[in-house]
Amino acid sequence: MNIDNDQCIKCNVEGDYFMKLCVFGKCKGVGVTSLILRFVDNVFIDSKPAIPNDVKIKVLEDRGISIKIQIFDTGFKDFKINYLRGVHGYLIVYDITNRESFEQIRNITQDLKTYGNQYTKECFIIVGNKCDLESDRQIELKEAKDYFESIGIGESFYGEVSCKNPINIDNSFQKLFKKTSNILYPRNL
Ligand SMILES: Nc1nc2c(ncn2[C@@H]2O[C@H](COP(=O)(O)OP(=O)(O)O)[C@@H](O)[C@H]2O)c(=O)[nH]1
Ligand SMILES: [Mg+2]
Repeated sequence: MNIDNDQCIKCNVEGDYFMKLCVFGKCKGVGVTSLILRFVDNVFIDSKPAIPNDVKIKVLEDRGISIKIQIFDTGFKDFKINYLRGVHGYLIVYDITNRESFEQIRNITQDLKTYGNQYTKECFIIVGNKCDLESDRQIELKEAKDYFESIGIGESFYGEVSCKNPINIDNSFQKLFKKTSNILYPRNL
């Protein structure tokens, strides 16, 4: 398969694979770093910004094949060409207690369509973080579902997650991983 900037190679003689994923949100504090820390190290740091690592590694097994996943913490910086280079899939995060972070999702997905390569620009999923904070909620789940449907990206919306409790963190990364691997390695996985 001919993929721009081809990085989806077997990474060793055992036939293991390699995938770059990127977590991104448009407002500070939505929980980008917390999501990565919960998924990779199963930890949560309350009440202060989580200290980011630029990249963390996790190895997933899928039907006997091992996939080494590099996860980039893009924080809330501007999302354009630099973060698209060689990245295979994106987890896009808003905070259910922050309407602005929700309203920015459309711009993020449009940037992805504009600047992403032809194979990976569809490889994203969206999650609403902090679903444990019910009393501070600004976006209802139904509003989010209806909105994403209305702008044509309903199938990319995973749903809500919480890094604190934790809820749906592994499942949301698994969904992204599956979506991305179906495009990158369709004959193998
Ligand atoms: N209650 C709650 N707080 C969260 C959750 N995820 C992150 N936070 C908090 O939100 C703040 C910002 O998180 P951080 O991961 O640093 O956000 P980032 O700027 O997007 O990387 C921190 O105080 C976290 O403890 C969550 O699921 N529930
Ligand atoms: Mg951060």
